[in-house]
Amino acid sequence: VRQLVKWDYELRSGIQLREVIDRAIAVAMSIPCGPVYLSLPREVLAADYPSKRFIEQPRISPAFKAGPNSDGVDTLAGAFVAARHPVIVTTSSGRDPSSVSLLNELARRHSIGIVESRSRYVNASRSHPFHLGYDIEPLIDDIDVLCFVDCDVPWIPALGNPRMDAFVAQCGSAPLAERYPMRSHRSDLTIAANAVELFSALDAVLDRHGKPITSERLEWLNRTADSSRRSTAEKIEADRSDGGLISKVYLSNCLSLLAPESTVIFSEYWIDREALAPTEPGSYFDLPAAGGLGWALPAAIGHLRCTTRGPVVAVVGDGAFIFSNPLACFQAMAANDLSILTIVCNNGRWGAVDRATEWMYPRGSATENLSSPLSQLEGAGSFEGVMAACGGVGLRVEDRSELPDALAQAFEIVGSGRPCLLNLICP
Ligand SMILES: Cc1ncc(C[n+]2csc(CCOP(=O)(O)OP(=O)(O)O)c2C)c(N)n1
Repeated sequence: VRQLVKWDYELRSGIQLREVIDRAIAVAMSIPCGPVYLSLPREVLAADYPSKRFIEQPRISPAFKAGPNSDGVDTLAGAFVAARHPVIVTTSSGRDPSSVSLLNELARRHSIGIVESRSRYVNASRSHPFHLGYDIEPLIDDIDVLCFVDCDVPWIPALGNPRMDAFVAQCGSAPLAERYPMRSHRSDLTIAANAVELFSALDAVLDRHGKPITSERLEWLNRTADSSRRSTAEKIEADRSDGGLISKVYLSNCLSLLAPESTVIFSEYWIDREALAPTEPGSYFDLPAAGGLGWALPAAIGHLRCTTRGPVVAVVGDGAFIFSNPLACFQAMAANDLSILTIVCNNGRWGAVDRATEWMYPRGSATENLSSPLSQLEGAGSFEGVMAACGGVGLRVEDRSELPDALAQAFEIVGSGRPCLLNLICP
């Protein structure tokens, strides 16, 4: 695991325990936050140590990066002032929920567009007048100032690149993603700072500029935001149907209409962000960069263990569900009295594997026969039966017309303190 973690250590003696745990937590929580790995040998754990050593407060405070350097922020602010079509693009700034209102205000007060690209959190409010959607590449040709904040993949070169004359800033807690072996996206200005500090500093410097915003810039922002909202509405409309299998768009739209306001969703890529459009900071979590299949359900359990906000929902594919070790998850729920709504989007296959094969070999035999031999998940059994066997309620939903009632029932069940699983039959 050494390559995957920020720090690893094996406890050699119980005498060190307090120092080792202290250091482990401080390293894990220092920006950029990440995992650490401790091994605790059995012999060391079995030995006797004075217990008073273990009850003190942490003594090492995690390192939060100092604020952004002021020259960098001045340069960035200058670029925003001179810009015709400026946009802040973010993937993960909403990891700190207190950044969301700062970004909303910054963009509104200084007329800057927001794109939540490949986003893993609620980074901004979808109802913001200058929210330009969830994809940067279709807009990228039109933008002259691009400020990426906490974006490990700012753009995919095969889908679109910043214009040669555009100004590109990369900012965030690890603006150059130093721990990735290779990454070569251009950066005309790089600022290491956490999002909260960056947005506050930028807002203050832009205030001092006080230059009026051109009507052309405002008109572009309004037009682009309108067109993004229209295309979301068209997408939901195009998916409308009285019956049939449950699509991502339909499930996401139903959740946006039926989930209680305080719902927190963990998605292992079965949510369509446009159709769900979550707005509450801290209410949505998407697959982390490491992408380890089976993340969402245990992450939802961990989250509910530490919060009273809910209901908590895990939305996963059948493959991700199997990888999450469901029996262990349901046992942990029962043992800790946690009722989570698990939604399994069951398409009977590893769909992502099929899609990757089709993109790579559009005329290959797997693509032409519409089924690649190693991506089928037949014979997985009844997921709702697994839930029932573990003391919760499991429901199978075959047709989209049944989904609204099933969701209402499921939220009622988890509200009453029992876990529930919906096995949705999906294309
Ligand atoms: C531990 C691990 N193994 C393999 C993968 C590669 N992988 C990504 S998505 C996927 C298929 C997921 O299937 P499912 O959850 O059923 O969703 P679907 O793709 O069908 O929508 C696989 C195998 C991974 N991300 N993590």
